[in-house]
Amino acid sequence: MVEQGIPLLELLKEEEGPILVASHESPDADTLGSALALGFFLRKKGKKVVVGCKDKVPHFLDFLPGSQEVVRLPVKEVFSLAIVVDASGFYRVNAEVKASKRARIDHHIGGEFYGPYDYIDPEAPSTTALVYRLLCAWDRSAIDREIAQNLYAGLATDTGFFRYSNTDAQTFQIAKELVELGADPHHTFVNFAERERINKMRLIVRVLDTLSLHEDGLVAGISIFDRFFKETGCEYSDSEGLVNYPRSLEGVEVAYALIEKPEESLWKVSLRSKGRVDVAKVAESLGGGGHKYASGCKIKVKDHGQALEILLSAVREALQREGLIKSAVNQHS
Ligand SMILES: [Mn+2]
Repeated sequence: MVEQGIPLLELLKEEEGPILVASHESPDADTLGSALALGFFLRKKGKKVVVGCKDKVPHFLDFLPGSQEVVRLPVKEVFSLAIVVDASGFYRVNAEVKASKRARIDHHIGGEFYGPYDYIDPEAPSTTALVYRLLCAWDRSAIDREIAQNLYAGLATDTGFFRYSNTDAQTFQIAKELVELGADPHHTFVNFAERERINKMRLIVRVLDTLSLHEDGLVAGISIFDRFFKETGCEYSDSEGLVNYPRSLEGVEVAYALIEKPEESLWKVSLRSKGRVDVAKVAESLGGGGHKYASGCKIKVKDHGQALEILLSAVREALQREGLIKSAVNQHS
């Protein structure tokens, strides 16, 4: 990747108006870490910046430096430039954004394009890795401990703490540099792994009770009913990462979490693959998107059984495409 001539960099350098850096809804550490790091850096460069998110910063991310300054979207302000980070488009912000120019920084495949200022590399292990590249190309000496910590948090979590298939020598190189710049790996890990609340543990108990296997154990998933949140005193954001339980089962190729959103009359789906099935394609066939190994979509029906059937038939088609299961006799696929 050529470090010079990043059009977004030139745009940011010249920008004199207010800038919005927006994370996607239901934020994770990569989107929020990217937004906060970029926000801190741009302010150091004298820019007027708002870091925004539709949702309240969830408990598991409230240790990120600057997280208490994140502004809830939508806001009335009209921005000169709005940048959405770690998302396939502004629709992922899920709140109105008023801006004359738009750009995206992302490592997802495909999605919406807003023009020459988009900075997208599907090969990047995290969006924070892309933000790091951008900031290095501008002024590496302005990357302080708070910026490095936010960037490291996104890199560590998007790679499953350096265990997923997107982890390579380059990932460790970026991690090394961020640690040299002040990021604290142990602090990051402890905050993600050892700060669980009892309510969340009670939610996990209920959710694991819904665990079910399909397609001879190639597919496993969980269902998270809205009442589970109410019964355990949890919030929607507590569902983050629970899809890793079905994923951890031996023999499972595709894992899903089906999460009820009654206020939108739909079910949100998180999909994970161990590598043989491209779950981005499954999500796309249902109107969503993501990566080969991790994707998401929404199924716009109220009934759980119906939503599950729609999801499982899309997964079944993907398994058939990969030759993992045979097509049914009376199907012409
Ligand atoms: Mn990401």
